[in-house]
Formats: sequence, structure tokens, C-alpha cells
Amino acid sequence: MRHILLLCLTVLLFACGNDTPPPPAMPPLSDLPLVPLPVEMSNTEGYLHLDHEKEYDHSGADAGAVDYLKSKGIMSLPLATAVEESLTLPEGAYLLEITPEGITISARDAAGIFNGTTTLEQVLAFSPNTERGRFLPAGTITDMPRFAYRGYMLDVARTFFGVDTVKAVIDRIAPYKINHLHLHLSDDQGWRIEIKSWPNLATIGGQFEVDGTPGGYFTQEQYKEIVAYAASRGMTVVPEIDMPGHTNAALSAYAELNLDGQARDPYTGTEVGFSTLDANKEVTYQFVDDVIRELAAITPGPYIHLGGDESAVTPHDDYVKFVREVQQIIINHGKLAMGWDEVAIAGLAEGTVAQLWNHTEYALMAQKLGNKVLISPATRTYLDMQYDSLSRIGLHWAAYIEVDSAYLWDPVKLVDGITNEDILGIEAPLWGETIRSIEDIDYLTFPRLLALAEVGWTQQNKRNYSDFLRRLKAQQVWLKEQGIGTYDTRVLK
Ligand code: NGO
Repeated sequence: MRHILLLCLTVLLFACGNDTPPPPAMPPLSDLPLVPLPVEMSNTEGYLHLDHEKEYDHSGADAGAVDYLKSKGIMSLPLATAVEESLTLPEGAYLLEITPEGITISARDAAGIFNGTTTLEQVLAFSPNTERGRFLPAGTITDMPRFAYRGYMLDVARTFFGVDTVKAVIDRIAPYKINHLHLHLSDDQGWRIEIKSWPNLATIGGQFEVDGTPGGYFTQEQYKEIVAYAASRGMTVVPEIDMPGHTNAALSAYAELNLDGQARDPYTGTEVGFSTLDANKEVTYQFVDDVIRELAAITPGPYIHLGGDESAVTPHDDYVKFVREVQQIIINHGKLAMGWDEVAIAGLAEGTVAQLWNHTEYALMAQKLGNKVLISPATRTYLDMQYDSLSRIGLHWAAYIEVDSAYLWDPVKLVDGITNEDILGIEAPLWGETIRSIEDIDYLTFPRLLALAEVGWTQQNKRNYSDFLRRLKAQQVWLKEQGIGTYDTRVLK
């Protein structure tokens, strides 16, 4: 009897041993190359084994999180999420826990759940994936954003990109916790959004792009599709109608908007600062009111960007009058205004955000008026700047911006007097003068955007350049695996 018992035990042990061979070598959670770097990561004993063949129960998980992960090919996970308003975490913060039994993400709000989901996406991408399944190191991540607004701007006016390309861009930037997509919808070279009460804006003003190639525009239905897609990836769309300068496309579509009543020819060059709306005509404000009304109706986010940059041929008093009126129109339609830093000259309404791009003195003016500043210095954040003089596309009027230059700065040190509380966040604009394709977008965006994403998300005292490079190296490989063409940066050589 004793022998039989011993035999049984041996067989049992052997069987168990066979069932659970040791896991593959796996870095602790805190060593995974996550970007942006989370605030706190702690490791616990053990790991979570995810069998490829098994269907896991994610009925306790937020449907948006599950759909997002599915869109990235992650079909089944033992995932639960919980929004707990009582959690003492700031907005957008989250807690991600991985145990041998499963994964939980908790947060105070939906944004936090989404942020935790993108961290999980990266944890999955950088953990061993073997024939026996995926193995995630156990541990806890507690994370929160430094700034509420982390933006990316796409200029669809100089070169038009259709819905599919915009969606592809949204997919590429979402894993890095970019939560605002600013669409530069009009400029001298093109008007890219259907306005039903002024149809020629799109049909005539949208005909061309830089170099004279055919342009295009979004119908309102297509725009709504982009807005919804962005929302499903944690992103709020900020539409921009650039005024009173940068308006040649509108001026080519409607003669009455011109100072001399004569419609302009389409413009396909890349000069700036030569066009203006007439600040003293009633029809101008009728036009602006109609455009903002229609745009506000299809924009769930709080902001409408009125441009306001480089209005070199608008007389000063006209500029002031115009920018004041337009802020009021935006408010009348239930939104807050955003404008490039020059708008501060006009005086700002409560809630208007000034986007610092080139004039620190105007940003400071905005701060003194009690308005928030969005940080986008051309010398650090402009993704259309070349990396160096050999970059195949891009401009260099502001600077050459390699990854080190995009990483090694602190938004609060930029302007004396502008503190953390004055800063809404940071944004990386990609202007379209030299880009023609998604390959061009990738080349200028990656890997630099990862540096800027970390500037916007991670507390300054947690950021460390050499550790960032360690993580960037792995991220660069992941980007390539996903078919995202990245610039081969010298900082990793
Ligand atoms: C400037 C200008 C844009 C250009 C961009 C190119 C701003 C706010 N206005 O930035 O029209 O496209 O530089 O880098």
C-alpha cells in the first residue's frame, strides 16, 4: 500500500512538473522599455502565463479597452477594469496590476482606464511571447500624467491626407498617450472641411495642395468618423481654421471675403503671411460665425483653434478687432478658443489657450492675463524640422531637432514666469510643406515623438536621458515590427 502511494505521488509530481515547465527568462516589470516612463513600477513574485489556445474571461473589462486591444491583435486576456471615482488618483491616472491570476486596471475616469490599456499594450509587446504563450512579469504600475494635454498636430491643409491615413496616424500615436489630435484644416493652400452654408470653401478652396497636386477635403460625415475613431483611441480632436491670415484658399472660393472684392487665384507655394480676411466687413463675421457654428456642432471636444499666426498683412487694429470677435463667436457656440501665440496681442477671453510656438513674450502676455499656455516651441517640438542637414525631407528655419534635442528640455524652464500651473500641456505639430505620404509622416514623427510624449507625460525628476535611450532602442524595434518606418536616429548608433 505504501509503495503504491509513493508511486502515485511520484507520477503526480512528474506530471505536474511536465505541465509547468519553467517560464522563459523574463525581465522584471520595472525593466520593460515603456515609453512614456510610468511614475512608479514595483515587481512582485511570479508571472502571468497566457496560453495562446485559451479563451480568457474579460467580461469585467471596459468594452473600449477590449476593442482597442483587439484592434492591436490582442484577442483574449484575463482582464478586469474598474472606474472608481473615490480613488485618490488625479485625472488620467491609473493603477495596473499583474498577478499570476490576471490583470486589473483601475482609475478614477475613462481616460485613466485608456492610459492603463496602452501601458498594458506595451507590457504585452515587450514580454516574452513563446510557443507556449505569453509570459508577463507580475507587479504593479501606478502612473499619472504630468500635463493634462498631450497633443499632436497634423497639417492636412498643405498636403491633404484622407480618412484612412488620419486613422493610421491615430493608431500610431495612441500607444504613447497622446490625447489630443489637432487638425490644421485650412491654410493658404487648401480648405479641408465641408461647410454646408459655404460649399465653395471645400469644393473650390480644397482643390489643390502644395506643388499644385490635387487636394481634397473631409465631408462632415468623414470628419465625424475621424472624431469617433480618435475618441476610441483616447483622443480629442481640436479643429483649426486659421484666420485672419493663412486664408488664401477661402479667399479663392468667395470673392466677397477679399479686401478688394476680387477672388484670389489658388496658391500652391509655401510662402506665409500674404493673405488676410477683411476685419471690417460684416460678411467676414457672418462667414466666421457659420463656419464655427457648423464645426462646433460636429466637434465634441472643448476647443476650436482659430489660428491667428503670421497675419503680416492685417493692420494691427484690424487684427485685434478680429481676434476678439472670433473668440466671442467661438464662446457663443459653446467652445473655448485656442490660438497661436500672437493672439495674446488682441487680449484673451477667459479660457482661451495661447499656443506658444515662436514668441515667448506673447506666451508671457497670455499668462499675465490669466490664460493657459500650450507649449509647442518650434525649436523643440516641430516635427517638420529636419533631424539634421541630411534629413531627406523637412524644414530647418527654427532648428535641426534630433532625438536628444526633443528630449532634453523642460517646459517650465522655457519662459521665465511661466510655471507648471500656467501650462495646459505640450503639443508636437507636423506641418505639411514637405510631406506627401504616410512614409513621410512616419519618418518625421518617429522616433522623435516618443521623446516629446515623455516630456508631456513623465515628471521631470523621473526622466533620465540614458535610460530613455535604452527604452527607445527597444521601441524602435517594436515600431519597425509594426511596419512603422522610423528615422534611423544617430543617438542610437
Ligand atoms: C509656422 C507657420 C506655419 C508653417 C510652419 C512650418 C506657425 C504657427 N505658422 O508655424 O504656417 O507651416 O511654421 O514650420
